[in-house]
Amino acid sequence: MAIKLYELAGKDTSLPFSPHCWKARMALAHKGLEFEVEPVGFTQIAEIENGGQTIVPLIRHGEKLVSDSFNIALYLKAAYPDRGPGLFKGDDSIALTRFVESWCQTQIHPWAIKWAAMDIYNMLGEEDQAYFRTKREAAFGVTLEELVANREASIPQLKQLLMPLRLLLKHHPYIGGKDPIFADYIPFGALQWLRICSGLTMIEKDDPVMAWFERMLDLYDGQGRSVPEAKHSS
Ligand SMILES: N[C@@H](CCC(=O)N[C@@H](CS)C(=O)NCC(=O)O)C(=O)O
Repeated sequence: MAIKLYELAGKDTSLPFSPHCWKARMALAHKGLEFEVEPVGFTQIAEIENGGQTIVPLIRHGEKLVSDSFNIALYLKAAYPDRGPGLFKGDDSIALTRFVESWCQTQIHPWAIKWAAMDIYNMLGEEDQAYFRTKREAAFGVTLEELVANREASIPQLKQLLMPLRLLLKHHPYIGGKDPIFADYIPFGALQWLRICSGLTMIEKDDPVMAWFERMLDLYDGQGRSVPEAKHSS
């Protein structure tokens, strides 16, 4: 039975951009599972599966509904223990993977939203634009336009924030060692979010992080590369 993945989308549903939904999509592809994608806007999330949902990614698998990218990875691990490569390297690596999630969500995501806020806004339908603006402006206490003003000045900060990953890549091709695991999909989701919404011109082409990211884009028949990089910059 194919799994249904509810994934965040803007006006153009062929450009899924949510970092968390990319983590779930890569986890499904990693396990070699068939899945169909149902794109939803921010303001449609409350209506899916007869209501009561607050976030995507969300998967429907038979009777089961699972939301949250990390929960989805844990669910797939439990539901398909013998299928495809593991998403974690043993149960003890779940804690280390949580560390990667914390690093990414507290260091990379805040940087990314301050860079991409207007680009994301411009990708959304009208109703979602109003929702996104209200929520983000309340969270940051400035307008979206003010949030991204002078964003170029923050480029050296991103270079620094990516240092833990850059240094790890001196020793191993992936966070998982010789192969990618769920921990790789976490920063991949963040950079894929930036790539699809804004383009990745802010990262130097010869940064080892980019070589890793290009390898990640190639995985699973180019799952990540199948969505194009943004050409514009707001
Ligand atoms: N911890 C969750 C976060 C999921 C999340 O924040 N999803 C966003 C889309 S990227 C969402 O559904 N937001 C709903 C809203 O803002 O109303 C995960 O890892 O999946």
